[in-house]
Amino acid sequence: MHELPKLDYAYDALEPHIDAKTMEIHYTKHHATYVQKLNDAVKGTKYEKMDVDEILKKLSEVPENIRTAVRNHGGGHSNHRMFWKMMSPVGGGSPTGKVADAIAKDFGGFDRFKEQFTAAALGRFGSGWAWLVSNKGKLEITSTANQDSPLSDAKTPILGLDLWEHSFYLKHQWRKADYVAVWWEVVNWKEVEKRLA
Ligand code: MN3
Repeated sequence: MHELPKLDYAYDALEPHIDAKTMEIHYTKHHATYVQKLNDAVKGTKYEKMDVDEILKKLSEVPENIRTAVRNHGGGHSNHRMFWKMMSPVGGGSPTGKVADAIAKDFGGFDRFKEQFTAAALGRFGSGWAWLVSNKGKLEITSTANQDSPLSDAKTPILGLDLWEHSFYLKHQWRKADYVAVWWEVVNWKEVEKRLA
């Protein structure tokens, strides 16, 4: 069975950037529902025991009758599991070391990277995610619709931002750009470094 992982911090730990109520509902309702619906879909199949990321890497092999459910709810589980770790109460600032070097090499510096990532985030119409991914060792910025995972396109997610309204609406309402702007204050660059390695 797939399980909702424990959060590494309290619901209010990312205040004022991400408010406690949003964190609580996002984790206990949205993420928990993806896990539950993934389990419902894969019940009695080998996918019950596989890690969700491994399933998403081979999504085309998943039987057609459950493939859409696995794509949506498995994607939702994988994306959120990553997302919680990509934020930290002691996050923010600029990346250093290997992350800074990689970003400088592929984007020409952190400010240009931030600009391009923000443009990808605000350019995603409707629900989806903005991503920094590794594509065979090269860093790229991309976005996906719904809960689609870069893993299904053979790309490794390094940093992701949830753009569904449920992730910001209580605090920022229609002002998605404000949410994207303050989110940088909680980015966990240590986790980004781990994923890059
Ligand atoms: Mn979400």
